Amino acid sequence: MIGELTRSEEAIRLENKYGAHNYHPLPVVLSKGEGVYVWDAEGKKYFDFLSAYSAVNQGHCHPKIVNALKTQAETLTLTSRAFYNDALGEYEKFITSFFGFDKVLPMNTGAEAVETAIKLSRKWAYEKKGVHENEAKIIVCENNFHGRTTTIISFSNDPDARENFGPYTRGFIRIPYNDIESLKEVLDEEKEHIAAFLVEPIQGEAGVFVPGDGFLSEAYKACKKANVLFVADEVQTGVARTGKLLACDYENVKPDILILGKALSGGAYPVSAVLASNSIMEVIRPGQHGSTFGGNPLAARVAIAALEVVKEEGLADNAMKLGKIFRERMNKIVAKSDLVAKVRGKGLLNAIVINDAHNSTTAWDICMKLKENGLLAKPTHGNIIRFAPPLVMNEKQLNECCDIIQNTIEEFEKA
Ligand code: IF1
Repeated sequence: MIGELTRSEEAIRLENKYGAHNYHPLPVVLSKGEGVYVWDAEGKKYFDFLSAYSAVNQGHCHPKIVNALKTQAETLTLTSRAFYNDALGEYEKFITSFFGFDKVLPMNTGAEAVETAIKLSRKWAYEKKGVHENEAKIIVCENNFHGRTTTIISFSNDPDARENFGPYTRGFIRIPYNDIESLKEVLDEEKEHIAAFLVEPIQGEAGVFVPGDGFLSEAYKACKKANVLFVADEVQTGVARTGKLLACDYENVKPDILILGKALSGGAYPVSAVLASNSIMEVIRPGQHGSTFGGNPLAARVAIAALEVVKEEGLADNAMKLGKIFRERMNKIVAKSDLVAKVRGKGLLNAIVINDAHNSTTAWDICMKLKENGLLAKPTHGNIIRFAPPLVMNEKQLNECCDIIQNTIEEFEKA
């Protein structure tokens, strides 16, 4: 207790008083994490079913990743790119071989990596495709989420993300997600101006929308035919989350530009990356792009450890296996419940749709009840609850979580 307040109440009070109110968190104050579990400031234990929006795929405070962080932190944290350091080259070799690309441009946050991919695509369009200066266009999808910088929200159609942040960056064409005909139409009409098609292989924030089988491969083929770069934003779907190393792997699509973030560091440190072939990456020359922290030795060592964990612990296969069990369990609830309309997802990126008005508080209320019952999740847009546990979860724990979800829904239906 701090005065009359619990530690949690005090933490919330301080955030309300001194922090910008740019989030509306669930009222739980976390103070410890280990594997699939987190504990609040009063010591209550929860299953983490959000994984920091798929940044903690390897589980909270994974010993291998934490050790890499600690060892490097005691040695050399940041040099800037004004000089070389003895970790970056090793990491660049490791990650380009891990994902099968020639080159990587290291950044820090997902949004920075998306911005980097936009700049790279535009520069490639001008210098390699011959698009007229300042005329390059990038195709994006309705209900996209690629980050929160001014350029990125310029092509968002989410009022909360976009309103009153203008003037907006131009040069983006929005088409419906999962609509191959619309993509082909725009490519036909505008191909000489189009630099790239930027797409999430599964739309996360929009509510875990999985495109139809073949959409990604058809889109890739259409882009190749039009000499347009296929740019996959795998910040949320990548690093084994969907049951494959990359969500693009389900359709054997090798993106021209791959964007990674979040679990690239296992949540221990901000690390993002843009991977591409030599012929694309070579349009960026010294002094044309960068960042103070991009490619720092701490990020390099942490990311190597985080990716080694993915492979050593077979996280993609585990996500594939547990995801199937999860959706089977959820579909049993759907079959019996009026409250849960559907479940959708791939691997351990899933969501349930609550059968209530878009602006109802039901999804939130269910998450509050889940919290009481020891499982943390949060609604994404409106009446959709995203479920994304760490990929190190075992089958017994997953079934325990499904029991909690099932009992909570039943409690709700009885109320
Ligand atoms: C928030 C969710 C939102 C992303 C994809 C790039 C980025 C993200 C596909 C930018 C980031 C985060 C941002 C965070 C909540 C979370 C999120 F979808 F994962 F749930 F918002 F949509 N591409 N997603 O999902 O990466 O700059 O954040 O490192 O902003 O509230 P970032």
